[in-house]
Amino acid sequence: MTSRNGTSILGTRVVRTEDPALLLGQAKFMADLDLPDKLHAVFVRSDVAHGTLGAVHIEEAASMPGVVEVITAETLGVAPHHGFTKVHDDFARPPLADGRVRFVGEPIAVVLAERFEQGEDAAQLIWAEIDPLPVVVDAEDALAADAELIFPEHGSNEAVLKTDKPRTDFTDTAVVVRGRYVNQRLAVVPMEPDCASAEVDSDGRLTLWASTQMPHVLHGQIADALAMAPENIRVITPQVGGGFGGKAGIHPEYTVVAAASIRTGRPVVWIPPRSDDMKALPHSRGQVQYAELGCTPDGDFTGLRVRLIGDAGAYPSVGAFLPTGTRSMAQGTYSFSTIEYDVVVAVTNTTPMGAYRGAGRPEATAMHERLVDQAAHELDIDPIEIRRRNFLDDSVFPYTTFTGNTYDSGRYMLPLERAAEIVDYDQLRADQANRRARGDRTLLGIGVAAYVEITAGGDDGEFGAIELHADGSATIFAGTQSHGQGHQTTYAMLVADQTGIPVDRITLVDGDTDRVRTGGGTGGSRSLQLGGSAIRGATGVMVDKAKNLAAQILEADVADIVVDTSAGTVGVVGVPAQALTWQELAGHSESKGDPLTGEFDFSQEDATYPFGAHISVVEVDSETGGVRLIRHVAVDDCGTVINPLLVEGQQHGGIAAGVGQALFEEVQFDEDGNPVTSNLLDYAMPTAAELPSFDVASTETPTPLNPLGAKGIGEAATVGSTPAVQNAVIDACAHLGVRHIDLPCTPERVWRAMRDARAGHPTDPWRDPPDIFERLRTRRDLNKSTSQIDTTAGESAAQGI
Ligand code: MCN
Repeated sequence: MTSRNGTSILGTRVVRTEDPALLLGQAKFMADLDLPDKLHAVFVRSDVAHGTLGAVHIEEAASMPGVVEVITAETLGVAPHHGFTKVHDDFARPPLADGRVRFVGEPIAVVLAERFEQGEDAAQLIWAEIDPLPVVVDAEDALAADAELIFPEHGSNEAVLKTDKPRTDFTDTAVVVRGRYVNQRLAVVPMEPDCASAEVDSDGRLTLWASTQMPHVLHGQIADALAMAPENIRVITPQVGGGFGGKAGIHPEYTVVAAASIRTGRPVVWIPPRSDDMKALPHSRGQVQYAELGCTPDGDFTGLRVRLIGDAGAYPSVGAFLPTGTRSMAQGTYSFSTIEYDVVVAVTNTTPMGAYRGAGRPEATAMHERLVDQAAHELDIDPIEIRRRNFLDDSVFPYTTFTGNTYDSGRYMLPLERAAEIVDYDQLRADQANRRARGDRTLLGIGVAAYVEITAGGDDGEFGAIELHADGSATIFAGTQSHGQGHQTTYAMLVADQTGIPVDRITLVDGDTDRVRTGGGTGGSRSLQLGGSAIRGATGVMVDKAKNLAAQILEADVADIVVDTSAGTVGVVGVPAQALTWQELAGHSESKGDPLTGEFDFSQEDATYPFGAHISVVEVDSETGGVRLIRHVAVDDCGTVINPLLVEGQQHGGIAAGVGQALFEEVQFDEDGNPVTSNLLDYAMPTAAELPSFDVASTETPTPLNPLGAKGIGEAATVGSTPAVQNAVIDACAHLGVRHIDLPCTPERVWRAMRDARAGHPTDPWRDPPDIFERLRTRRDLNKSTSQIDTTAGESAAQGI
């Protein structure tokens, strides 16, 4: 990867070239689109969580000033379809509710008005006849034998099942630790809400602008939903103000906006308020994990048994497969002799579930790291030491796990040792002991977590292209979709490394299905390893063409032509005078009518598995339960680091998200299914005021699976940080007898746990799993099937998010 003179731009801290436009307000987001003669779409949403939908009264609203039309399921004319992933035919969703409403926030009608305020006023006048049905909010309740059915035609509230043969018997196991852990439901909360606009040209061709992470994926999905030929649709993604997994693929509002534009012949714009976004944009996580770990008295792990309940929300789609993604990471960083892992995912009357940063892997790690800490405590072994004893050894890679994942490369002790060194672990333990001995009110907690996660999962490939311009600048085209990650900068570094064209003379085009041939978009931290490798390949193609051209012009043998990246020229080896600049080459190639371009479709044979270790330090007020995060050290290993500045940015953002889950955030519904956290006063997003500056570092263990040696970093720090913080809070009060505190570790929960422990009855983290697992076993024995539906395609899609 080094250039001819031995230096490379790769691995250096190149400042983001996309920032000037963002900082100067020149970048265009959805709300900046200027579509003349546009109509504003305002959705009327169900305020009943479950009910039979009768007549929708729109007459009064339709006659309000500025209202052009009110559309309901009856007039929309779009058949029910599946979201990002089909789970089962029974769960197809009408884009506007039809016959039944299944969650608060489900769109029932849309008002199209000249002005947004007129649409809002008219929407207030629409009312729907809804006969309430019993509401099922909780996934465990939804799986009870007598639960109200949300899709009666399906015959149960089970969306996805994956069960194992019983094989873990703890009867001869010396020590078994057990916990029922709740990985709470989170909202994604991107700074820019989910939004879309549509326009139809005089030939009937539809342009859909959407704040999406995956323009080409959306392109195919919207064509299917509207039963249109894909070539009659263009999807454009302007700047995206954060996606974090939530903006993956088609959402019902996109379909409605597109259909409304086709119907009215006018552009239609949808930009929802935050409270709508909090109810409608898919939520994520939402698992209950019944986990048991067997150990020898020396702390060596034996069996792992997990019975996991997931929540799909009201319309199962990709979120229904994330719990099986959690199962696929059953082994984590550890060696076990057996694993038994059952997953059931339920339909509930709540916002549908989708992906959020980490998408299934944070849940897997949170569970392992709680079990491991519980075992360490039980056996009186230091948390770092018990991990060291049980990590997969450096020599085993590539390593195929119980669930069939092949870990590409790993050195699990390396980042943990580094993190311990940075945080000065031994000193912290001494401080903790001193505080305890003195009986200080402020308790010190030290939390350790190690993780391995999966990036570029699924069947994965990506497209990249490059075009050289007459002035020597270049444009790159990528099938990925940058929305904050800094792709223009890193991709430009890859081009600069091969050509010497300066990074600030290279621009990126993404997010336009007419200008970029194909693409998988951005999710599952896939972009650099796949998109970057494709850009590298495309640049290689262009460089080869340039060498041939230079050989002709300089009348030299092509074998003697080299690129001098420090001079930015292509010429005869050892003869600097005999060289052409990129500008000169572009001029020659254009005069021949054969511009210098390159295209490349890169495919990676398997996913990559980044890993790392986080250590968190908290102070807990022993009287109030208040928690203050005072330090967080992250050492993440995403293979070869291309731009340390961008990687550190991702670590910082990822940690903030993970701390949010550990301490603050939780989506809640009341027993009638009303969301009680759908604004940013009630849903506690962390702000800078709650967070210290983080210490981040990287170790680099390259993957052999792509030419960059790179794995993903976009989600890794979220995976590692939540359990480190949670473990730190529990560690702070462990000496009082506290064994476990569920996420998020709010002051009330911490205070209650300490109160109960002090009163001599610490909360037992275990509770017997619900009988659904026994019932499934009987059923499985009867029909010899381990899974009710084929989960392969859905799981693969979920792994790519
Ligand atoms: N990078 C690098 N060296 C590596 C790995 C990555 O220099 N070995 C750089 C990349 O060039 C890129 C950045 O780090 O600029 C992240 O790359 P990568 O890990 O490939 O992740 P993606 O670009 O595919 O981003 C997706 C990931 C996901 S899945 C979520 S969710 C998430 C995240 O990125 N959402 C984000 N980070 C986000 N950051 C912002 N600002 N906004 C979001 O919505």
